[in-house]
Amino acid sequence: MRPAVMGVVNVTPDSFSDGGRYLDAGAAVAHGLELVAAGADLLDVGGESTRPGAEPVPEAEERRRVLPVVEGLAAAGVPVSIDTTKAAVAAAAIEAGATVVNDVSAGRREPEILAVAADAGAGYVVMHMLGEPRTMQRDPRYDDVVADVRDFLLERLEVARAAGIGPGALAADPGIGFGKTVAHNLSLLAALPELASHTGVPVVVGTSRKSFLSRLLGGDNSLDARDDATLATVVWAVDHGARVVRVHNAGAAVRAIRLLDVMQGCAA
Ligand code: PMM
Repeated sequence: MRPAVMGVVNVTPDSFSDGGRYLDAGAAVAHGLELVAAGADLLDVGGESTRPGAEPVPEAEERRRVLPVVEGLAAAGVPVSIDTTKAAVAAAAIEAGATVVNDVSAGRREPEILAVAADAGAGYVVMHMLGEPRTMQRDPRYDDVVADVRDFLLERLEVARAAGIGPGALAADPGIGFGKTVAHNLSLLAALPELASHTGVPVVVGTSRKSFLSRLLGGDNSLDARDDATLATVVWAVDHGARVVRVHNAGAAVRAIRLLDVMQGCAA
C-alpha cells in the first residue's frame, strides 16, 4: 500500500518553520487545501507548538486556534488529524470533523484523551517523547534508545487498546526530535523496520524541517537545507517501513515517494 503523506498545518505563533504564518483560520485552511492539492492524504492541525522549549497553551486558546481550521478543512472533505494532548480539544476537534487524534504525549498528559478517541472510533497516534517540550532537549539520555522507545510504544499501545481504541485505529511514532540527540534520531530511523514489526501497527515518522537535519548538514539552518534533508529522510523512512510521513512540504514528499516506488518496482 502506498504510504500516506500527512501535511502539517500549524496554527501557532511559534513553530519553527511556519509559526505565525497561518494563525488566521482562513489562511490556515487555504494552506491546508494547497497541501492537499499537492498530494497530501490527510492534514495534521495543531494549535500548541511542541518545539523544544515551548510553553503550554491554555485550552481555550488552543480551541480558538484549531477548531475553525478543522471545521473548514473537514467541510471541504479533507481527512484531518488533530495534533493535541488535551482531551477536550480532541473531543471538540472530532465534533468539528477530525477523524484522527495525534497525541505527542501518548495519553500521559490527559489520560481521558484515550476514551475520547475510543468513543468516537477515531484513529489514535501514540508518539514517544522523553520529558516534555519545555525541557526535553536538555541532555536526553537512554540505556538503549531503540529498545526504550520500542518498549514505551508497546506499553502505550497496550494502554490505548485497554481504553477501547480498536487495533485498526492505532499507529505508533518514535517521536523524532522529542528528547533526542542527533545520534538518537539516527538510531531510531535505522530501526524503523524493527519498530514496525514489533509494534504491529503503522509507523508514523515526522522528521520534517527538524533541527537535527541542519546539524547533520554542518549547521546550515536555511529552510532549503532543511527541506532537502527532509526529503532524504522521507525516502529513507518509507523504504524502511514507515506508513505515514508527517511533512510541511507535501508536494516534494509525494514526488519523492512516487520515485522511490518506481525504483523499488525495478529492483523487485
Ligand atoms: N512533530 C511535531 C509535532 N507533532 N506529531 C507526530 N506524530 N510526530 C512528530 O514527529 C511530530 C508531531 C513537531 O514538528 P512541527 O513543530 O514542525 O510541527
